Amino acid sequence: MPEEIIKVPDIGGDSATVIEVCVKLGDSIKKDESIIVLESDKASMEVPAPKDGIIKEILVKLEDSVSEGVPMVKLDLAATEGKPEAKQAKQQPSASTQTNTQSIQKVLTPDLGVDSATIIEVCAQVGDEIQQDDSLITIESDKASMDVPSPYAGIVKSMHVKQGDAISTDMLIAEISTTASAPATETKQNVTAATSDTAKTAAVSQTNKQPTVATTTANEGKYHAGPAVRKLARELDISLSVLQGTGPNHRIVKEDLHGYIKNRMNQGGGGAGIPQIPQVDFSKWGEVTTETQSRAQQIASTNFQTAWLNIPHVTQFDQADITDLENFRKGMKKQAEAKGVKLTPLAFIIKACAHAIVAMPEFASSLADGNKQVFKKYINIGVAVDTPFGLFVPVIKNANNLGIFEIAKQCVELATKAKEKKLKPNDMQGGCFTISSLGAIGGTAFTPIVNAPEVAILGLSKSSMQPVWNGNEFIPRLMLPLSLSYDHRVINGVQAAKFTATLSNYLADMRNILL
Ligand code: CAO
Repeated sequence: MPEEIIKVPDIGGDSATVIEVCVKLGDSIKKDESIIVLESDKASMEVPAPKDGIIKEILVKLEDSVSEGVPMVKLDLAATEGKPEAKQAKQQPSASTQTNTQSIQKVLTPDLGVDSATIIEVCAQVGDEIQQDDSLITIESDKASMDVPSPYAGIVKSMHVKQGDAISTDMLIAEISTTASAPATETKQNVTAATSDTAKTAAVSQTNKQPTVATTTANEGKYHAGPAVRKLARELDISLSVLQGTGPNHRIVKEDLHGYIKNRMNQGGGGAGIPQIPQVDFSKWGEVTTETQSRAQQIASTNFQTAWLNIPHVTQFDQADITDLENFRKGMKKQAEAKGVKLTPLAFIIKACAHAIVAMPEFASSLADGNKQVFKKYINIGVAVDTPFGLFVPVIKNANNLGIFEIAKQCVELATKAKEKKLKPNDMQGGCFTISSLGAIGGTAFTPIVNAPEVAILGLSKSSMQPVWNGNEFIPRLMLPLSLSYDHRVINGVQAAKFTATLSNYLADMRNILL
């Protein structure tokens, strides 16, 4: 059987590190497709296949240090038929085990919690051998993205979706051929509507897990991207080092490149030339450890940077006298507890913000097409919730129509869901205005970043007793610091000052809302 051993080429130095293995055993590849990516201290280099063939053996692994002439991959040149067949031949351990236990399992979309999301990456191809929990597709709604993992191990027989497709709950994603050696077949899942729930449960729970592969294979400080993305990056002259991978296992996907370009174009001439922060080898000065940011942190960090670079931010500071409100709240705490509700100042502040927005609807607007302002007729308030996995902003819908107890109840429910990674995309969508409360922790003021495409965010710091002059004397009043950051393209300083004044008025005496 004709074979070819692909060896490390001249790498212009003593050694290089294997930073990506782009192929798997049984893959059918074409001449010039990348099979291994090497990186030396000078450059990274993709090693292409010299001929068409099937990957027979992979002789190196991630992080291996290799030098010129070291064998990396054995290519079978004879078996160059279609990819799926070639792979299946590879998977069949023996005719008897294969015929006895092989079955086809359907994978359906889990409960997305939204009408529709978009497929941003298809992570598996027909013929791929996959393990249980390997990602099949990555989907994204306007607030979150998630991997849909396979509940089965086996061979991908068919993929029924493609990148860019709109997808909704219970749609057929793929069919997996499972074999005796595939662990998931032992759970005897049948392809029926009833068992699709099992598949969904597996998928949903996986979306709430950290991508385990990421922590084991993510090559810290290196950039994971497939050959097509690397090729596109080269064509567009974009260094992968400036991109944040939002794909599975933090891989850089095409959308990251497109988003980067879009961002730079939106920034216009001035923004496009932003110098990069240099990469520093901190280990030169002492021991360091490096951890890959969680997916949620990566999404939040991209959103913060996008908002910070696109929005001219101004922050208005003010203080609200909440002395009477706090007395009232403390008096209501027992009643709230009887209803199973934890009553904090936040519920009142959400309610007061919602009514300030009724009075000043521009605070629930968004810019569209550069010169249009969309006014939303609903008032949904997002609340930033800090979790060990990153920052989430669940949304309290129609807050102006809710009672204080109901708002407090929803706050606790949504914050709990966030902390347990159980928020659904719908829980985080449709926000008009955001509140970020650091009041339980401390501080006197801060400058929150607007949660684009919203136009304003209210930061809350810790309330404290202050001497306030009433015309005759200083009296002790409980003052709550407010920090309102806004998009100066939409809101001007006078509107911002009026908004915090209105809010302070409502918080000083909630009856003012009724006037
Ligand atoms: N001043 C003084 N005390 C305050 C306060 C304020 N502004 N806000 C809340 N408190 C008090 C509460 O009354 C409560 O005390 P009691 O139990 O005695 O009543 C205590 O602080 C703890 O409140 P809490 O944190 O449990 O509840 P909350 O409703 O204030 O906040 C939530 C809920 C979800 C916003 C919060 O848990 C959280 O995640 N905060 C982090 C916010 C964050 O990360 N912001 C992002 C910043 S931008 O990077």
